[in-house]
Amino acid sequence: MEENKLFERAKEAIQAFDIAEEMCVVGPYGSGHINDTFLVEGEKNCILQRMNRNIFVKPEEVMANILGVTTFLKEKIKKANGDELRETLTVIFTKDGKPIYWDKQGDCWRMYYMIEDAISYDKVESEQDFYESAWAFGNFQQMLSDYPAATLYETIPQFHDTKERYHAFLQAVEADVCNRAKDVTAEITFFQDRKETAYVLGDMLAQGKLPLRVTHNDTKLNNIMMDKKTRKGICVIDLDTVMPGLAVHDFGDAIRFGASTGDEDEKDLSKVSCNMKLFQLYTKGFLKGCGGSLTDTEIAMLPMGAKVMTYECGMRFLTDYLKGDTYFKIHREGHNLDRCRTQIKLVKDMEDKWEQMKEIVKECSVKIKEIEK
Ligand code: ADP
Ligand code: GN1
Ligand code: MG
Repeated sequence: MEENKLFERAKEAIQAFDIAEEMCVVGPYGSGHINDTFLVEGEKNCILQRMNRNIFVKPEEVMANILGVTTFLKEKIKKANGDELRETLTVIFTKDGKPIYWDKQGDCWRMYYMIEDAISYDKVESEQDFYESAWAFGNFQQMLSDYPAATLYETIPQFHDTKERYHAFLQAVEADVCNRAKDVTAEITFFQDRKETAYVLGDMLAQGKLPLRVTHNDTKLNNIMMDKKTRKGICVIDLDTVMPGLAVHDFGDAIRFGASTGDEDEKDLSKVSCNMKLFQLYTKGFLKGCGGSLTDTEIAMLPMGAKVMTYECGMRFLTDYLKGDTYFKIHREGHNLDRCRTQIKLVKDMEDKWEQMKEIVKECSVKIKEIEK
């Protein structure tokens, strides 16, 4: 029922945008956890999204960031003789020239051109694809290395401040508004036992050991469009969280999701582990995409980036479960708890493979430095 209503509202929302008359909303699209995404078909296919107002409290600031970043990227893409309509997002304006349409119920909608002949994967299908996605995310960061970072709004304050996430988690345990804490004591203890993991990267940033860069901050495999023919990572999407951040976070989040042998919400935990071949390929691709811009400390901290982002995401899923599933979209009872458990399994697996992960990063970095000499 709710879904039908939203579909009707999506049909109404497209009327506000400056697109051809005969466009029609086909239905919900993709598998993001945050916004409501619809496919709009017509002369030129588009993507319509109802932005998540619980999460993005200042949608105008989100769109200002996205317009700034995509305009900047389009200039670079044009100079490199690329296709600016495929290699970055294109915002479609409303008939009165705005990047957002506010509907009568106070929701806001935005539209992009669809990246055609491309696909986003929820799971790695071929090792080469994963390598290409790593190159593209590294290159994205490299292309934004001279972006005026001070002009970016912080769309979600302290988004990857793991220490703050840890405190929010403790508060959720304490408040226990759904009376769920008693059933997840093992999971709660897991995160408490690894408290130092919540501090390590933030402390290094504060001590000046890791630089702040313009980063994507949500480098899931399904946030990149892969060209169906060339199988290259053609366009980085989901730009809602492009903000100053740590390079190792972007690397780590991609490993957390893409190098896992199981789905993020897999119930059979025996299927979930961190695949070292995929870890190696992503490391190679990311370092190449970054084009030699990472410092030696950043490179050395890549495995830590993977562990911290997995720890953080698991803790966010558990926090949301304890608070009654108000942040991430869920599609079944206990969905956030299932997601939390896969992240716990991955952190444990990374701890077991820690020396190997460090060795892989060292080897890849030496090889790439030799090639780039
Ligand atoms: P969320 O924040 O909810 O993850 P996304 O912006 O990532 O929302 O969009 C969800 C999914 O919709 C993406 O994973 C992708 O499959 C698809 N998508 C989004 N924008 C486009 C686009 N411009 N072209 C093609 N597919 C898109
Ligand atoms: C969300 O928007 P989406 O589905 O690409 C979330 C990420 C989490 C991810 C977990 C803005 O990503 O931070 O890592 O779910 N995005 C936001 O799957 O919170
Ligand atoms: Mg997404």
